[in-house]
This record gives sequence, structure tokens and C-alpha cells, in this order.
Amino acid sequence: MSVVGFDIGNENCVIAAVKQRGIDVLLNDESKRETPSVVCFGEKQRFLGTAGAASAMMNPKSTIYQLKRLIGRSFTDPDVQNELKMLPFETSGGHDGGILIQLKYLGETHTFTPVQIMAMLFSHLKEITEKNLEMPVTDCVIGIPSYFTDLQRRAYLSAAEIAGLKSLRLMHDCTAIALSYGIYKTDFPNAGPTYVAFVDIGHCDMQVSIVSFEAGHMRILSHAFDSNLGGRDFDEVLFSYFASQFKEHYKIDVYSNVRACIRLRAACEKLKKVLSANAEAPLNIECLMDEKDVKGFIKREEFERLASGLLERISVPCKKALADAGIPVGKIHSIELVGSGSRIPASTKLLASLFGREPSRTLNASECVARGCALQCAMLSPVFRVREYEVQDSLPFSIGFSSDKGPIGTGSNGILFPKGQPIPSIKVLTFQRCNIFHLEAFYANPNELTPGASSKISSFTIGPFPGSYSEKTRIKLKVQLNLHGIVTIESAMLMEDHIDDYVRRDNTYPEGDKMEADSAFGSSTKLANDDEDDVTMHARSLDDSWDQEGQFSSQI
Ligand code: ATP
Ligand code: K
Ligand code: MG
Repeated sequence: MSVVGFDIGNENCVIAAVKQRGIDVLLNDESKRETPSVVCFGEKQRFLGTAGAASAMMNPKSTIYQLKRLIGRSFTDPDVQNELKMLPFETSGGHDGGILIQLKYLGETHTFTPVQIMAMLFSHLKEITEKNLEMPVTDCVIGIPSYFTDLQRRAYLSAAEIAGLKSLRLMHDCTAIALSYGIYKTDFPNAGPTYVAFVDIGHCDMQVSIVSFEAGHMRILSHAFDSNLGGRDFDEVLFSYFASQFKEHYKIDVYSNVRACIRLRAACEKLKKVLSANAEAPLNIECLMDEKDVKGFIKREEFERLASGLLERISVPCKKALADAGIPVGKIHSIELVGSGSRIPASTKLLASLFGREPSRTLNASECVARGCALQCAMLSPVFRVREYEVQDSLPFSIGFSSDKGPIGTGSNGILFPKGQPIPSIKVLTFQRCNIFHLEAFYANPNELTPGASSKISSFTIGPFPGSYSEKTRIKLKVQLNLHGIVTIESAMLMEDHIDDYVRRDNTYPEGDKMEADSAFGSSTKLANDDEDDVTMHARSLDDSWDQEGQFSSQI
């Protein structure tokens, strides 16, 4: 049985697998350790990954990338609209509120959801993995950003499932990074916990977590992020700089030409990388548009000046992560910097002054998420024996619950799982009802979410119940914050009977794909009775642990 970890980045995917002698990053067909997150629909065939990126210029309008920005989100979200403006392919809103992508393939117009295209990417990664390992691959662990909402998480699971992959866990990127750091680390000073800050700057986002390490145990103290700050934003600074230079010097407006935009963006990204190692860099593009060859030049200092606003923003999630963890900066043992976006030297300088210490690069910047996911997969897989090591993650958002009679968690916004709640967790709710009723799960503090994200999570219908109950019935619900960070109602118990069938998750999924996992909560027969008021509620935290078979064991 295979044990695999996937890092699905906005720009690059990395696959890691556990082999006899440790964890390997797998090579794709082009012998590369990173596979571009691109699906290109050509005239005669599809090109995936590296081949997709190579064909992008030929089919700009049917090359789909930056899927991570679109999946599980609604078309009308203003943040999504901003993303779409930058992308050359055509989109529209689906009737469920999700995004539809229109493209030409095999001479016909096709419509796909982001989940479907993500599934194609997953299939490609699965194929690479199977070829490498020479065996079928199903079980895996997939890295996700901590800011993903319930819907985005479900969308990733759906895409993986369509591709024939079973994700044993959706793992927060920084948690995976911390695991790949902590499990091998034996030289911590042994008096008390050691606090480490992990900073991941990728293509579209940056994430920060403060993690506490003790022997055989790691605990996430906080997750913070800027979901709109990554390497691509630095490319954009260069892009607008050169676009205006070229307008002046060559009288061309690259914004008016899709192909010229793509080519200039690609050249700016290259130039940015050159600037990471050199004090200055040239830019030359032949025949950019109107048959004009263009030349440009920039010094690193000038680039840093143009990007100073972005660089400043790097400190915001760092400060927030420290504040949320309640750890003074002086107590941080080391700052571990990862993600290829962090290769800009100015970002290192900024972090050094913020934390009062040089950041370390102990881990492989582009591979550590996938490696951590593979390790977690080994830990969850029954076939592998891994050193005893406890990973305790924490919920980045507060989750509230309400019934048709108002909030049922604590406080006016009904918080059931507060921010920082260990993942996974179970809470037990008791209701006295004699009729069908509804529950809503929602993010209780919208300002904890990424800008524009909906605070809606799920609605559930409890009942109707079999037989006839004329009196108030005690109904016990087990609400689960599962290992993926997704909220479900695990079971409903009527009196002492255990009945699984009374919970139905109602909201339609905005990607148009079926959620197989939800069908466990089928509807059942009807119990008609007048609804009584009086709801009693007891929320209780249980000690949960995730055992080897991937089942919950909880002691009540
Ligand atoms: P995300 O984590 O945002 O989903 P990702 O995991 O695909 O995306 P990474 O591969 O970590 O992202 O980073 C990609 C970014 O790193 C790109 O913006 C790329 O331009 C940038 N990058 C790569 N090498 C360098 C370099 N030498 N100097 C500066 N930036 C670099
Ligand atoms: K990556
Ligand atoms: Mg990444």
C-alpha cells in the first residue's frame, strides 16, 4: 500500500512518498521534482502539468491555472472577480453560485467546474506517483492553506475523490511543514517546550504558524495568513513597471493584448528570480506586440523600492501569529522560512528585523509541505509503523451553530468551536424536541476569514424521527470538527437508541459535484408533532484521539 503526500500549490505541485529508507520526492515524466499546476486543453489533446505549462502560450484561452484561487469559491465573491480579471480564460457563474470555466477543446466549447479541472490535475499526479512506485495509489494526505473554508476543503476532497484518491487528511501546510521539521529533531533544549515560527511564502499566499515542540509531541499555537500576498504579487509590481515603461518608450499597451500580457508576466517572473541572486537584471522580449522587440533593465534596489508596500505586509501575519499564540518574540527559538516566494532577499531581511534574528532555512523550501503530508499519511496508514509522534493542530476560525431558535453555542454569536480548538474535536449537543428541526453551522467571526469569503458552512436537518412521540424527546447530537477541519454531524441519538439516519446536510454544493461523503446522512421517515420551545443545550468537549484505523475513539 502506498503512502503519499501531495502539495497542491497555486503554481507548483510536489509529490512525496514513503519508501523503505525514508521519504522521497518523486520525479515527474520530465524528471522534475515540481509539476506546474496547469491543465491545458489543446486542439487534439489535453496537456497536464509540465506539458500544460509548455503549451500555455499556444492556447492561452484554454490553459487553466491558479485553480487554488477558484475552487470552492463563489463567482460573485469580489476577491474572485479580481482573480478572474487576471486570468485569460472565460468564466461565468453557475446556478449554484460556483464558477464555471468555458473553453475550447477538440473543436467544441466545453464547460468545467474548478473541481473537475482540479480532479484532472490530481489524476495526473496520481499517474506520476503510480508510475514511480509501480503500484496503485489511493491513500494520501493533501496539503491545504489554513485559510481554506469548509467549502474549499470539501471541494479539494471531491476533486481528489473524482481522481480516485482518498485523502486521509487535509493537512494545513504549516502543520505539515512543522511535522517534517519536528519529527526528526532531537536536539531541542529539553527544559520546557520549544517555540518555532514557520513562515511559508508561496505563489499566491503567505502563511505563518507558531508551533510548540516537546519530546514526541507538537502543538500548533496559531495560524495566521495573508491569502493575497505571494510571489505573483512581486511579479505584478515588475509587470506594471515595465508595462508603463514600454508604453512610454515603444508606444505599446500590453494590457490590450492577452498574449503580450502572458509573455511579459513570464519574463517578469524570470527577472525577479535573477534579481534574487544579482544586483541588477535585464529584460528582453522579441516581438512582444506590434512586431516590436522590447528591452528593459532594473536594479534590485529599485525593485525593492517598488515592492516596499508588499514587503511591509509580510510582517502583518507574523505579528498576528505571535499575538494569537501569546508568545513574545524573544521566546521564539527559530524562524523557519520556506516556500519559493521567500527566495526574495528583501523578505529575509524584513523577517530578520521583525524577529530580531536571522531566519533559518533548515527545511527544503519547496518540498517540505509534501514531505510532511507523506509523513502524516504514514502515521495514519495501518500498514506503516512510524515513531510515536503526536500532531495537534488547531482551528484557525471560530465556528458557531444556531438552531431555528437562535444561537446554541456560547456568546451572542453561538460559538461551538472557538478559534484555536484542537483538530479533530467532538462536541455533544442535547436538544429537547419532538419535531424535525434545523441547524446552521457558520463562521462566527467573518473578519477571521479571507476577504469576501462567505461565513456560511452547512445547514443540517435533524429528523424526522420514526414512530410517534407526543412528548419532548431528548436528542443527542455529536458534532464533529473532523481531521480535515470540516464540520459534520456525526450522529444523532434518540433517547438511548443510536440512530444514524436523522441528519441531513442540506446545502447544495456550489461546485455542482456530488458529495458522496454526505450521503451517510440520509433522510428518513417522518415524525409529525408540534414543535416545543425550550431547547436545552450542553456542549461538552471530549478527549478524542485518532487511532490507527482512522476511526474516532472518544471517551465520554
Ligand atoms: P502557493 O503556496 O501560494 O499555493 P506554490 O506552493 O505553488 O504556491 P511556491 O512553489 O512555494 O508556490 O513558490 C512559487 C513562487 O516562488 C513563484 O512566485 C516564483 O516566482 C517564486 N520564486 C521561485 N524561485 C524564486 C527565486 N529564486 N527568487 C524569487 N522568487 C522565486
Ligand atoms: K508548492
Ligand atoms: Mg505552497
